[in-house]
Amino acid sequence: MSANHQVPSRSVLTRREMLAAGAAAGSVALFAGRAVAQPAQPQATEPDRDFKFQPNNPAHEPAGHAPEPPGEPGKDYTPVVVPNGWTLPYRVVDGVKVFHMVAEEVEHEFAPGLKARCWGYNGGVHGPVIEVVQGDRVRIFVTNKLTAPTTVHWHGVIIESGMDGVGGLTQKAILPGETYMYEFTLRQHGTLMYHSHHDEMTQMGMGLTGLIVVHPRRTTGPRPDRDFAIMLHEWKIEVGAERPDPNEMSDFNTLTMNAKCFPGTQPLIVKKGDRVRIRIGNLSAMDHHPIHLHGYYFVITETDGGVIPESARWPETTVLVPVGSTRTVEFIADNPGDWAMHCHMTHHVMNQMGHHLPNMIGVDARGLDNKVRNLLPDYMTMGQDGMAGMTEMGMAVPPNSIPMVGGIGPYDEITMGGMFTILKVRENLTSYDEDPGWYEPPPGTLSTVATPEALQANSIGTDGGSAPRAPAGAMKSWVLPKPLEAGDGPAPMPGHHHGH
Ligand SMILES: [Cu+2]
Repeated sequence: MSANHQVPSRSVLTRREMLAAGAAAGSVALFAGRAVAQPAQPQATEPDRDFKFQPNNPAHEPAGHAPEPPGEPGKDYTPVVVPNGWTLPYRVVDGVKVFHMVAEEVEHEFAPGLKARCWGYNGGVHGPVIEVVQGDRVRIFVTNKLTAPTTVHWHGVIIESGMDGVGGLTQKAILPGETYMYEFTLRQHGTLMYHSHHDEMTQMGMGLTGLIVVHPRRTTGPRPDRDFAIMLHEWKIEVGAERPDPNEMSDFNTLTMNAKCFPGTQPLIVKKGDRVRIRIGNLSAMDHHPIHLHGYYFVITETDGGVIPESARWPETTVLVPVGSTRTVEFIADNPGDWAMHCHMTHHVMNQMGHHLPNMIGVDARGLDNKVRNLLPDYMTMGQDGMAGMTEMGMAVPPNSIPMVGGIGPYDEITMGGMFTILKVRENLTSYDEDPGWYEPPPGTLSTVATPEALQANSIGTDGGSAPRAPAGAMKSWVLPKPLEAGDGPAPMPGHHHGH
């Protein structure tokens, strides 16, 4: 990553040297006052030559770069895996990859039991992944079969202004029945997006979004064995309603990965030892999503702005994917198991019925629920039994709705829904395309009820009485000291006592 070889003489400090110099100057300043620190100041404004801003971003080619022959799957790239989704096929015409997108209303199933009429592309919600290679020339036809005008904006794509797809600003809106043509050359690689840029709140809220994956033309490192693409979204679907409500500003009740909420989300299936890449885009209306992966740490390698220099990466277990951004993470799948991957906002791992519930934690509500449900069909008292029971087979839920929490897991109910999926890492895997079932932990690696022998051997009493208690005073609120006696007054600020 170092750019030192590009610097003809050693007259320019490297970033590391500057940091070291700055740190030394700073510590001197602590002891000797401002005058000593000042000589270091001008150096701090020298450009940081180790970090390549555009147009020298390692993911970007210079403007005007000539198109290259169409990149081929298998040869130039390993295709991405789109859980619950698909990749848009293309035809090559005169060396140009030709795609055809159709914006239309689609009856979409979020999870078994919940359907709504959304807006998508080519019969699906969200749109299919557009997968190309840096240097590809693409020609994308967009047919509008909606009842409203629309456009398609290519989010993050370094593109000619007139191809940017912003209704009114860079083009006329595509009227119902019209077909527009976009054509451009991919000068960069990375995880980008597309979405309607006309009547944005309604059209994106209805689902008119999708991912663009641009593979590097030239190798930039080891290719991942499994390369997943996931788009995050949030919806408000009133119980029993036929369409999402795009006017909603805060109370989203259907949180999705590739437009599915758990248990409808397809697991990410990988083999132990695989190099795994997960690309996550977020075109939710209002919420950033901190996506957390269990059992691993990963590094965030890219944003929709390009590759993050290796020197600027740090390990994480949760990646915040802001609205209007993509994040790409990578890790080696060396830890077998069934690993939850989910938004860490707890309201985003609840389905439809988890909202507007009265707080009844600690209240004995036995018998109450059934009575209240005569008035409120979706009523369920919160906090009684950890929401278990919501997923019981055959539990009566209103038509076209899903219970607030997940599904039946290998041991018990999984009390999460919404933006939740499972990474399944297996030592022996026959196929990436078949669910390998639930993970069976090796003997001695499953948490279960403690045996009497274990309790005795470790001097543990099940009444909790043998556990340490917070010491008296350990958790006590702080109390400020008494005010100074009248007349003492606050101490004068240094340098101010002889002012005015
Ligand atoms: Cu979230």
